Amino acid sequence: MHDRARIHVAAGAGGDGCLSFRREAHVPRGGPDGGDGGRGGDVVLVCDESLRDLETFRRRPTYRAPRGGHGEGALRHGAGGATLELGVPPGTEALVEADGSRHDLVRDGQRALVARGGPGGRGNKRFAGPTHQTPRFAERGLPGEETWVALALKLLAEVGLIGLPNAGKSSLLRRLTRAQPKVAGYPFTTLAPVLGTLATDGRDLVLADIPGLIEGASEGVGLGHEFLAHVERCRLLVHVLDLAPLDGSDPVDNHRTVESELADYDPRLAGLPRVLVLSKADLVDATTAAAAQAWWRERFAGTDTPVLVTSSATGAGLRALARELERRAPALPETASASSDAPAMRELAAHRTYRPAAPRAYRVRRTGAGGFAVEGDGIERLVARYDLDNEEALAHLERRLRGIGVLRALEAEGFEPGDEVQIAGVAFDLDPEA
Ligand SMILES: Nc1nc2c(ncn2[C@@H]2O[C@H](COP(=O)(O)OP(=O)(O)OP(=O)(O)O)[C@@H](O)[C@H]2O)c(=O)[nH]1
Ligand SMILES: [Mg+2]
Repeated sequence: MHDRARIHVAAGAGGDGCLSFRREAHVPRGGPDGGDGGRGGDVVLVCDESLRDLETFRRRPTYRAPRGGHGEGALRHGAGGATLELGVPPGTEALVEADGSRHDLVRDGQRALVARGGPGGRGNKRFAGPTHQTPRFAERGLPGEETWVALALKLLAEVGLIGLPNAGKSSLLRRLTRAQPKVAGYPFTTLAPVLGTLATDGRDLVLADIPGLIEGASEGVGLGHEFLAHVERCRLLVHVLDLAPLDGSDPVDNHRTVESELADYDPRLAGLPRVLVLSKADLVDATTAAAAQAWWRERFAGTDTPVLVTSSATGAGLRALARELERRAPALPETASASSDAPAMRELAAHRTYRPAAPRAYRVRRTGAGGFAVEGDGIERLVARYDLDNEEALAHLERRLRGIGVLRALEAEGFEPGDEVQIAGVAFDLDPEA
C-alpha cells in the first residue's frame, strides 16, 4: 500500500507581453498594439474517489503545468496555460513545502491549489497614456511557483469498533477483514488504531478498531492526532459488548462505562448511530445469548439500534453483522449537498487549508556606508518583469518602486540621494526628487 509520496510540481510561467506598433500601409506611425501574455497553468490536486493509493506518484514524481502564450501584435493576448490536475485518493493530506500550507482532501471533487501559475506580462499597449503615447517596453511573464509537495494518505475509517478492553474488537476485525491486529486474553492489547477493509457487494467499508477509549483518552498511548485523523470520518460505531466478561463484571455497567467515556472524549463521535454487538456468544449457552439479545432489544426499543449476537470463534452472526454495516454506513464521500447535512459533518467535509502568514513583500537592509539592499520575493518578482537595459522599462520600474513605498522605507533607514540600492542583484540609482 503506497501511502506516502513526495512530488515536485511546477506551475507554468506567464507569457511575455508584446512590444509592437501598428503597421498599416495607410497609417505611417501607428500606436502601440502589443498584447498581454497569458497566465501560466496552475497545479491543482483534485480528490478523486476512484483512486485508492498514491502509487502513481511514486512512479512519476515530477509534474509541470504548461506556460501561458506570449502576447502578439494587433492586441492579440496569449492564451492561458491549462490547469494541471493531479488526482489524489480521499484521505490525502498534502503539505506544500514552499510555504508550509497543508490541505486535507477528503471529499470527491475537492481541490487544492498547490502551485500558482505565473502572471503574464502586459503588452506595451497597456503603458500608453496621454503623456506617454509610444511606450517602447513590455513586461515579461513571471515564472510559476515550484515546490515539493509531501503527500500522505490517511485511510479514513467509516465504521469504528468501540468497547471495553478485551471485549473482542480486534477478533471481530480479523474475522471481518484481512487486517491482522494482535489478539490476546488481556486488556489493552491494541494500543493504536488498526484499520481493515470490509469488502461488501457495493463498495469497500473501512473499519477501525478504536483502542483504549476508556483509559483516559488524553493520556492514552497511541491516541491523539494520529488516532483522530483515522476516525474523524466515522459515520457509524459498533459497540462490542462482551457477553461473558472474564472479570465477572456486569455487561450493563460495562456498556454504560464505555458510552459515558465516549461522550466525554468526543461528543461528535458519541452522537453517531450505533450497532450493538454481543460478542463471544460461544462462551454462553444459546438460551442465555438469546435472552441477552432480547433484553437489549427491549432496552433500545424505539431507537434505531440493532442488536446482534456474534462469535469470532465460530463465525456465528458475522455475515449478519457485515450486512448490517453495509446497510447502515452511509456512502462516502458525500455526493449530496453538504448544506443539508449536520453541522459537524459540514465542517468535516469542508476543505481545510492551513496557511502560514504571508511574508512581507520586501525588507530594507543597510549593507555598508552608502549602500542598501532591498530583499524579498515580491520585490524580486517585480524587478524580474522588466528588461533593465531598456531605459523606458527602467524608468517605469523606478516609478513603481516609489509607488509601493520602497523609497520611503529606504529613507526611514537613512537613505540619501546618491546612495546605492541593490535589488535582486541589480544596482539602482533611485532619485527621491524624480
Ligand atoms: N471464545 C471466544 N473468545 C473470544 C472471542 N472474541 C474474542 N475472544 C478472546 O477474547 C480476548 C480478547 O480479544 P481481543 O479481540 O484481543 O479484544 P479487544 O477488544 O481487541 O481487546 P483490547 O485490544 O485489549 O482492547 C482474546 O483472548 C480473544 O481470543 C469469541 O468470539 N469467542
Ligand atoms: Mg484489540
